[in-house]
Amino acid sequence: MDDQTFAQPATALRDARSVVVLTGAGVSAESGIPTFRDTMEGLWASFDPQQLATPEAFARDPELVTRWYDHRRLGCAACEPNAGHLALARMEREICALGGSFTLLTQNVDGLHTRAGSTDPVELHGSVMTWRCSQTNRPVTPPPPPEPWPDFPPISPAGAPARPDVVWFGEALPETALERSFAALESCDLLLSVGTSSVVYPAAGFIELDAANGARTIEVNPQDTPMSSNVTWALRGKSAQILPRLIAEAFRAQ
Ligand code: BJW
Repeated sequence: MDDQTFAQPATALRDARSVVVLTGAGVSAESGIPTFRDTMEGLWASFDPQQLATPEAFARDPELVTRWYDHRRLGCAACEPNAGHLALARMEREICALGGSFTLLTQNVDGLHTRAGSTDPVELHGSVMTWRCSQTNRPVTPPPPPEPWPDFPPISPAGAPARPDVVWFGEALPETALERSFAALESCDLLLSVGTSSVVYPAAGFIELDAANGARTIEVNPQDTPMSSNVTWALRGKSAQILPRLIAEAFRAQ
C-alpha cells in the first residue's frame, strides 16, 4: 500500500475533534488469539464457537462451555498486546493532547486494549477474564493464570454454576456500555472500524449510524466486510501494520 493511500485518512484523523474506534477480534490476531470465526484447533476443532457462545449451550452443558471459556481465559492471559493495540493507545494520547475526544469501543473480551495502555475502553461484549455467579450475578474470582478452575463448571458461593462475564447471542449488552457507545457515536466526526467482520449487532450497525450522522469512516481489515461499501476509506491489511502507519502519518512532527 503506497503512502498516497494513507494521506486522506491520516489528515481526517489529525483534524477530527471526536474520534470513535470500534475493534473486533482481528486486532488481537497478531497477538496469537484466534478470531471468533477462525476454525478452532486441537481439542476444540470439532466445535462451532457460534453454538457455544449462547445461554442455551451453557444451560445444556455448563461443563463444556466453562472449559472452553477457561481455555480462552488462560490463552488470553498468556498473550501480549501487539503493535495495533499500542497504536490505538497512542492514538488516544495524540487526539486528547490536541483537545479532542476519543472513545474506544471493543467487542473483544481479552483485555488487551487495557494492557496496551488504552484508558477505560468500553467492553461491549464483556470480559473473559472476569466471571460471575449465573444466578446472583455476583463476581466470582477465577484462579490467577496460568491456573485453571479446579472444577467445571466452577460453583459460586451461592451454589450455582459460575460463568464468564461475557455477552452471549440473545443477551442484552451492558446498559452503561450501550449508553457510552451511543453518546460517543452521536458526537463523533470520525469512526474507525478495525478487525471486525461487521456481522454481529448492535456493533455492526455503528458504521451505518455514524455515516448517516455525517461522520467519516475508516475500515481496517485484510478482507471486505458487509460494511465495506459504506465506508469513506477502506485500508486493506493487518491492523498491527496499518494502524502504526496511519498514526505515524497523521501525527508526524509538523
Ligand atoms: C483482521 C486480522 C488482522 C483477521 N488485522 N483484521 C439485528 C439484525 C440481525 C441480528 C440481530 C440484530 N440485532 C441483534 C441480533 C442478534 C445477534 C446478532 O447480531 N446475530 C448476528 C450473528 C446475525 N446479536 C445479539 O444477540 C446481541 N444481543 C442483542 O442484540 O440483544 C438484544 C436484547 C435486548 C434486550 C434484551 C435481550 C436482548 C449480542 C451479541 C453478543 C455477541 N457475543 C460474541 C461472543 C462473546 C463472548 C466470546 O468471545 O465467546 O462476541 S459473538 C462474537 O462475535 C464475539 C465477537 O465480539 C463478535 C464479533 O466478532 P468479530 O470481533 O467481528 O470477530 P470475527 O471473527 O467475526 O471477525 C474477525 C475479523 O478480523 C474478520 O473480518 C477478519 O478479516 C479480520 N482480521 N486478521 C485486522 N490481523
